[in-house]
Amino acid sequence: MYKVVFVLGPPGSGKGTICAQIQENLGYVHLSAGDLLRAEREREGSQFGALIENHIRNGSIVPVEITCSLLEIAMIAREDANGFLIDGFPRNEDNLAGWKRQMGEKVNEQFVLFLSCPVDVCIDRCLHRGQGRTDDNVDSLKKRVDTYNQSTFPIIEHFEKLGMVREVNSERPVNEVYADVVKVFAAANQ
Ligand code: UP5
Ligand code: MG
Repeated sequence: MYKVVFVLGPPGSGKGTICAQIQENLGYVHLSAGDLLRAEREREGSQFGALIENHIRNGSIVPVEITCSLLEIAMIAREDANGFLIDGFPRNEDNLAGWKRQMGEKVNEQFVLFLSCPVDVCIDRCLHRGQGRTDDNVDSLKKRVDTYNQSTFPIIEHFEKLGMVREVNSERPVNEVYADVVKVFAAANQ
C-alpha cells in the first residue's frame, strides 16, 4: 500500500513550495499533478500534448485517466518512498472517482493538507512568479480560480466530512506556514 497525503488549495496557495520542503525534510516524495501534466505536454510523441495545454490555459481539468496514470507511473518508479505528497489532485468529482477506481485498493490515504489563502493574494503570487507558465496570466487565473471554487473546494469539503482535512493558513511567510505543516505531519505520524 502506498501512503498518500493529498495537498490542496487555491492556485498559488503555496502547494509546490511547501511540498518541496516536506520532501526535503520528512522523506515523502512530492508528486505535483500539474508538473506531471506539463512534463507529459512536453514529451516528444505524447498524444496528449495539445489537450493538456488547452486545459491548462483554460484552467479546466484534464480527464482523470491521463492524470491518474501519470501519478501511478511516478509512484511505481519510487516504490521505495516512505509516502507520497500528491499536490493539486484530486480537483473535481471525475478526479476523485477515477482515483478510487484506479488506486483505491493500492493506497492508504493519510490526510488532506489544505493550504488556505485568500484568492487575491494567490493571484498576485502567480502573476509575480516569473516562471513563464502559460496559465500565469489574468485571463487564465480567473478561470483557474473559478474552477477551484466550483469544482475543487467541494472535494475539500467532501474530505472534511470524513474528518481528513488539516487546514493551514498559507497567507503567511513560508517559514511560518511550514512550521505549522510540520506539526500536522508529526501529529499524523505519531
Ligand atoms: N509563494 C508560495 N508560498 C508563499 C508564501 N507563503 N508567501 C509568499 N509567497 C509564496 O507558489 C506560487 C508562488 O507564490 C511562487 O512564486 C512562490 O514562490 C510564492 P507555489 O508553491 O507554486 O503555489 P502552488 O499552490 O503550487 O501554485 P500553482 O500555480 O502550481 O497551483 P495550481 O493549482 O494552479 O497549479 P497546478 O500546477 O497544480 O495545475 C495547473 C493546471 O494543470 C490546472 O489549472 C489544470 O488545468 C491542470 N491540472 C489538471 O487538469 N489536473 C490535475 O490533477 C492537476 C492540474
Ligand atoms: Mg504548484
